[in-house]
Amino acid sequence: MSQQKFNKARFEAAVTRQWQHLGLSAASEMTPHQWWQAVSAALAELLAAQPTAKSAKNQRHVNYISMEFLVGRLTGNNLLNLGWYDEVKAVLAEQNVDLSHLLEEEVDPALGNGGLGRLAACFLDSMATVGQSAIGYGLNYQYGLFRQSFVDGQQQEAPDNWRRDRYPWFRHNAALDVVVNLGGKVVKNAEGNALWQPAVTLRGEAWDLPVIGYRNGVTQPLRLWQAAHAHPFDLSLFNDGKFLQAEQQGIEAEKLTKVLYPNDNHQEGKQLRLMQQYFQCACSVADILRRHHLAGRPVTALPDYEVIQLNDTHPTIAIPEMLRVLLDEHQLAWDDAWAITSRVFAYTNHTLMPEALEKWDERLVKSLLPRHFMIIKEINKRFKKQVEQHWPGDEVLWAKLAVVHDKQVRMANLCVVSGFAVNGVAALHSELVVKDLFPEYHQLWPHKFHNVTNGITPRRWLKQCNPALSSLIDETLKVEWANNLDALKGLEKQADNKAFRRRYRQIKHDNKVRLAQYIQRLTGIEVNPNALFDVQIKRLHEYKRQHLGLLHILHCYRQLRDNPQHDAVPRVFLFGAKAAPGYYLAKNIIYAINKVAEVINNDPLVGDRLKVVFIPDYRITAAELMIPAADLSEQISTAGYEASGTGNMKLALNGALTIGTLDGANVEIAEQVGEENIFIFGNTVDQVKALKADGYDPKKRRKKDKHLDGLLKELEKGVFSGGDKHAFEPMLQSLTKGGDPWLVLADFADYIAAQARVEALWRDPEAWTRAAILNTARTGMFSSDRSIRDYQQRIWQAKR
Ligand code: B1H
Repeated sequence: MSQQKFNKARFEAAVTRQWQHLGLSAASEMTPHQWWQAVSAALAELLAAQPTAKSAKNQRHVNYISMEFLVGRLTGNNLLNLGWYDEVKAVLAEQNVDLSHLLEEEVDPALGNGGLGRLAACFLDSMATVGQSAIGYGLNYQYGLFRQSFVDGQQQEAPDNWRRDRYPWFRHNAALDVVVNLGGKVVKNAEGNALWQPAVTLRGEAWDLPVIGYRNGVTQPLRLWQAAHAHPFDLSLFNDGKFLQAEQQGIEAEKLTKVLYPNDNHQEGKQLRLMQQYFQCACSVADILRRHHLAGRPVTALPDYEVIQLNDTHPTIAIPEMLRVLLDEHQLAWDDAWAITSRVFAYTNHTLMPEALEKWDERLVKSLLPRHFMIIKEINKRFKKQVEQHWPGDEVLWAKLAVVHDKQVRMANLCVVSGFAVNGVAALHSELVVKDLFPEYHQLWPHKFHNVTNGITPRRWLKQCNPALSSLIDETLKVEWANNLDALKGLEKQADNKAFRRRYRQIKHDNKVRLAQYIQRLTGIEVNPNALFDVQIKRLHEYKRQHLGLLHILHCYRQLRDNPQHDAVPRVFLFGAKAAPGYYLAKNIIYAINKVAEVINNDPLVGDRLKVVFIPDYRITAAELMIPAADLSEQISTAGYEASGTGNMKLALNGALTIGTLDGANVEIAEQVGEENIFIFGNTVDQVKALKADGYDPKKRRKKDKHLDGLLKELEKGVFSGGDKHAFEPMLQSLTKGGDPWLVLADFADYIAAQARVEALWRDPEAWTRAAILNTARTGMFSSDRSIRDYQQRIWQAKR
């Protein structure tokens, strides 16, 4: 398909309907927010009238189920993908309305936590762009990820009411309502078959957002389910005069999709979360089957037409749900139902962290989903026979491989046993998935295991967020690169072109000025755009080691105090990170960074040679400002724990040099950009394992390294906390007496050495810019278009 044409008259008519609907008498009476609302709603209306794309021949349709879709603001991005930005800008200018101001009115839909949710959004964008017919299935949370602010340096959380009810991009499709059951018991019917008698019935409403391909005429849905009561209210209670009670039921149902759980890389194990998971899966499976039947296809042909990609284990319950529908509603025999199910589901693993691997208490599963629990037990029983054949009598091994064990249901095991494919999200991670997490499953089914390295959409993460660099690339390459990112290779030769370097550097500088203004407005802190902007943006987690970054900041500060004449490279350290509200230690790290920042930023000795800014409420919109302005990208996780990372890709693409460990996709970034254009340091995965096996003792490290000891002592003595010696106790305790599980002290010296290499290169601006250009030129493979093509070849369309 080709790009849709912009129709000015229809657009204007649609906008007119919007202000008339508001009861106004002219467009000029609209507030800026109403303008955003009206323009977005008008565009949504024009799009809804477009025919949808058909699947290409022999292409399976992809159903991407995820608990999170961190889409970010939609209006600007949709205009860019449609190719209508300039036309709409011109129409609005006639009304004296500035499009870029209007776009600032949109609140981020924050329906995700971090990398996993953002990946899902990038994948939808890429599937629409490469012509992979697909639908995203998620939940329409009333409250997205909490809003963050700081009070005396401590994180405060506030609810994120993004006003989904008034979000203009939504289309509620009432014809797609689904009925969802919960609880109750299973009885035998007259034929002796299992019959689920649920206790509660809910209704799932389909709220669709359009996902627009890059200038190719494709629009496909992101379908977000919203819970409502099965009946608007109970009429019998209403007739009895118990009005409030009648409405109460609706309120209870709505609890289900009220709020996104704010954890990243950590399972909470709460009943409401399992209810959310099941609700989403039941709605999605019903919708997939509804479409399949509507196309007149027999249910046995499902695997020829549909694939269900599970974004981590969060939607695993879709597997027993599919089996339940096939067994109980279609009356299929087990073997037939299994033959269908086991060719439809594929699972992406995003983490090896034990606390994130989902396990559900079997009592909880049984009470909420009694029929599903029976089915899971049956899967387990049949799988046990297979294991028994391979490893007769090995009870220890069975204890590891079982789907149900020790009164717990293990979701990852259920996925591997029941699906046709499992993939990790970066080369190193996929290797560890096989070696450390699932070695025996790999022995059983080597063909199931794959790697698909993550990616990012270049539309949002270069073209939209960095318009100046995008224009320079347009002008230089004279080809369309936004859907063909390998074309950036053509920039390599420009690295040696002095005039190009000057322009590239100027663009980075302008982006830094733009960010500096934002920082000033938001925090009142003035930062110097000529300083090195050193950026660490990601969720706050011990394994990501923001506290290693903090130790380096203390090191820089120490240098200035020890030698005020020290010719230090001026730096601005920028952080953006939310900590899960219940993650005490992560919150303490935020507090420590903020307190250190306060002292440094107000020390006249330092001046503008060193500044530390923790930008509050880090989210997609903040990332769009920070990434194009970054000089240095901090990717310093303990090797083996960051499955991939995707911020690392965004930053490198926008010309930030990476300082990082050999972890996740950093390994592939290093391969692409070349070792002279990246700063790699620290213990490798094997060295981390060896250190731990040898009884690593951080106290010994500290004793040997006087400099490090001195920095830690300052924190302990309260130098940065007004004399309070306990302010950073949780963090310090973990680093020393707690055994330093993330090897912060073990990597400290090498990190400082790598930072010295950073400074040496920075002092040579031409050499620095050369390396930055090569980062942009050589990171084309991290387009999520490439990831999607890999999924197509290795998983979705592979011969079965
Ligand atoms: C990632 C999560 C995650 N991995 C549990 N795992 C969650 C786990 O709410 N929960 O229960 C939420 C999120 N998120 C991230 O996925 C990895 O840490 C990154 O390294 C990776 O880049 C990203 C996308 O693959």
